[in-house]
Amino acid sequence: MVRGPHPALIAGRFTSWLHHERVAAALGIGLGICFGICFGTGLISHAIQQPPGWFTWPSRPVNLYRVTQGLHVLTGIAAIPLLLAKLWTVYPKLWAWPPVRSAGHAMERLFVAVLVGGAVFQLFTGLANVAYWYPFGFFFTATHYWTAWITIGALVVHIGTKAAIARRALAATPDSEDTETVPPAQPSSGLTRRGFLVTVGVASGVAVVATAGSTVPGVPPLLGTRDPDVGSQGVPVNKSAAGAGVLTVARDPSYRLQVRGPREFTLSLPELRALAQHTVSLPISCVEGWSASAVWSGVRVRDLLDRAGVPAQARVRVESLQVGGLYRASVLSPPHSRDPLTLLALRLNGEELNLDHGYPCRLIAPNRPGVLQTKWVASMSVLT
Ligand SMILES: Nc1nc2c(c(=O)[nH]1)N[C@H]1C(S)=C(S)[C@@H](COP(=O)(O)O)O[C@H]1N2
Ligand SMILES: [Mo]
Repeated sequence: MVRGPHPALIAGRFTSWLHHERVAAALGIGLGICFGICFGTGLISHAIQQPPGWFTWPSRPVNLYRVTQGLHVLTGIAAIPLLLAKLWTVYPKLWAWPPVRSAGHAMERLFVAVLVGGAVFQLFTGLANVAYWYPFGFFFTATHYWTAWITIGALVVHIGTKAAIARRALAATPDSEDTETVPPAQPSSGLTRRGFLVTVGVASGVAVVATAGSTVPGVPPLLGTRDPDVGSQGVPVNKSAAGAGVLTVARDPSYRLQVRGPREFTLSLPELRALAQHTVSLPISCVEGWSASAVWSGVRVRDLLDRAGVPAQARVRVESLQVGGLYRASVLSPPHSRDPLTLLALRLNGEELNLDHGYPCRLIAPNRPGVLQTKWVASMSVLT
């Protein structure tokens, strides 16, 4: 392996000083950290939404999902400038000659192609998702999940093949190495390698801070597509009552909540209001990267389930008045169904819940993705 600038640089074709293994290695470490955190937190989010049999997600700490999903989105955002810089740094290798030196080299290039394609795809679709922009015809969640596995697999292979080179490139003192291999010609770009890395790091940091306002309390949302403080009743709306097609059913005075179990019963809205009310402070933490804390009041889900004779270890399906839609129902597992903070909320931030937030009542539970906080609840029933 040639140390220092790529052979193409020495040949005078790619004259920037920055197409260099040290730069590529430093960016690679940053990307590896971001991708590792992004992948791990993505797996958590996926497991909560489609839990395998062995998986249980606790209901405490109440903000844990908010933190893991915030990290997921922010490490993805941070990776965008790093990936662009890395691709630019190494692109002369596309023109390496001969393009394939051996079977091993061919495999290595194939994995790099998968890695680059997967990484670009993940960051683009993730960003589009955060921006509520779905230009693609496929189902985002499943595609983003499976592409993550492919991308991480290619990344592990890539790290395996490059670790020794990267370690050597980073260990060499810039001076000793430069005199050995760098052509005497002045670098065409005025930027030093350190300056380039600092610039990329700052770009990445700015992107993170600008996006963080959508989820980190106290940071003003600059780029965020959702300001958590702007929305009806101080909380953003994801899926309005009109969008869900529930404007009529949700306002129907004959509304009855159905609680199905060994002793099933129904409750009208006045009857729900007459039950013991509890007040909790819990966030909505959307998978799409925003979160907002709010004060909710309503009836404890645990009290309703006990009254219906639902066993403590049962899983409970919560269904919406909404007829269609992917997110019209969710499942409560015991950590959440038994938690005293889990409510069927009737009020939000001191007011009656408005239609867009789930009137007449909506689920709010601690440490749970927003997508599982079912609005316009029609029924709760034991899952068999
Ligand atoms: N019935 C129903 N409930 C739903 C949804 C939905 O589409 N249908 N969207 C969920 C999503 S993705 C989020 S983030 C939260 C948002 O709640 P909010 O609009 O009150 O902030 O509601 C959840 N509850
Ligand atoms: Mo969401």
